[in-house]
Amino acid sequence: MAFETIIVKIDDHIALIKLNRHDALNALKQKMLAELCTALEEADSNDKVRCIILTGSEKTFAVGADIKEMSELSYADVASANLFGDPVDRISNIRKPVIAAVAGYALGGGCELAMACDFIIAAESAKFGQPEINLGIVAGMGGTQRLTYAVGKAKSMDMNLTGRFMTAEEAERSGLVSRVVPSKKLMEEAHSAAQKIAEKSLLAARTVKEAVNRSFETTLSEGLLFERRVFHAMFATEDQKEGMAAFLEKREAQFRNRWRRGYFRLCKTVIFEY
Ligand code: DAK
Repeated sequence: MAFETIIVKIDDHIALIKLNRHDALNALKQKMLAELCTALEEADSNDKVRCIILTGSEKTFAVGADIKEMSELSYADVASANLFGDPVDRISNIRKPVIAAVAGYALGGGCELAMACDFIIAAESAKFGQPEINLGIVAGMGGTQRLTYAVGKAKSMDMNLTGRFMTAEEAERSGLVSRVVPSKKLMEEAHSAAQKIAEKSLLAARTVKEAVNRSFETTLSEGLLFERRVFHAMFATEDQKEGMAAFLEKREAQFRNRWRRGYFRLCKTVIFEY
């Protein structure tokens, strides 16, 4: 599908989605978010894709929701349209791993978009912030929630209340990003991480994502039980047999992302109806 505000390239099992409103510092118009959701969903259902990278330009990831587009809206407008509610839900429902490669500003909805990905690789130039308070509003797409999980109450309160930005170095130290790389190497590093993921079993990668995300939603004992059940379920995949055989035979595994015949129904019963 052709997009106006983003660019999508699929190569070597990796879908690269680039936010492409550079003149507006990738301010997130509603159309852009809608296109982004469509692209993510298409990549999610494309059998050739095993990992997704979301990025902006070399100078800016995204400076948040488009203030020009929002400034005249009333409470009735945003509430009845459930402004940004649909994209938030759709992005959260993507099952394949998504890496955010962030250079420059990731502010407001831009920071929240990066946090909605599975992990963030940051260029040294990256700056993260939830400056909505400067506009007389509060974060609406995870800035008070995901940021608090990532960096803890003290830093989340600081950023959400003062609107200050965090450097890439502070973001890594605080647990918001997984690694910081020289700006020129950002895309190379993101591709190399995506390539590593793409070589694994997609069934296992999707299960990792589901299990880690479950930890935010449940108690430790329920989370551990869920993890154990999905661990058991991995033994119903061809990939488990191949991965272990390849290790023992000292060769590279060739994962085919397939359930073993007849096992899927059993797994569904064991995991979801126990
Ligand atoms: N929207 C629209 N235009 C923006 C923009 C934005 N968020 N940020 C920057 N721009 C535009 C500027 O207006 C300027 O346009 P021109 O004047 O050239 O036409 C151009 O980009 C360059 O900006 P500056 O001249 O300000 O450039 P500087 O280098 O001096 O500063 C900056 C760059 C990024 C630090 C600064 O522009 C800035 O602070 N921008 C605002 C960032 C911000 O406040 N972001 C938060 C937006 S609110 C929700 C979900 C999500 C959200 C809400 C609800 N629900 C689910 C309910 C999200 C809300 C937000 O993100």
